[in-house]
Amino acid sequence: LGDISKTDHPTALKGEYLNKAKIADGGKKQRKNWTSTWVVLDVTQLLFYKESKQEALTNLKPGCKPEGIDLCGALIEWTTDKSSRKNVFQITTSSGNEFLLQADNYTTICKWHDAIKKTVDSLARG
Ligand code: I3S
Repeated sequence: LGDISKTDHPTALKGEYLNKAKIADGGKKQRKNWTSTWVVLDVTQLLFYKESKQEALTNLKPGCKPEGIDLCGALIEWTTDKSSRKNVFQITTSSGNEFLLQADNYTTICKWHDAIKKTVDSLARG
């Protein structure tokens, strides 16, 4: 867990590939479609890039912007009934978007779950 800050400041994690599926948009259920996504945790948001190299290009090319998830007011919870896959947790944003994140490696997914939860908690405290 080397990337997780030991202080009380919002946690940020460097990019890593995770499996992602969006299952609701604005509270409306969506057909699940798992894709491998380069995920970066910022101070207030989670960023989804199609590929790792997109992160490097994002500041150079306007068309390379990632999808950003506002973590303020989001709900983070492990789930075993939304997928047959192991190691899945759900992010529900305050706007009613629902995402599943998954990795086969338990240590990897725990690191992301804990860091994202820590960010949500720090945003709630202001
Ligand atoms: O929750 P679901 O609908 O069983 O999720 C599965 C489907 O999204 C499936 O695609 P089709 O709708 O084209 O059959 C995916 O291939 C599966 O991976 C999904 O289930 P898991 O358990 O992998 O999340």
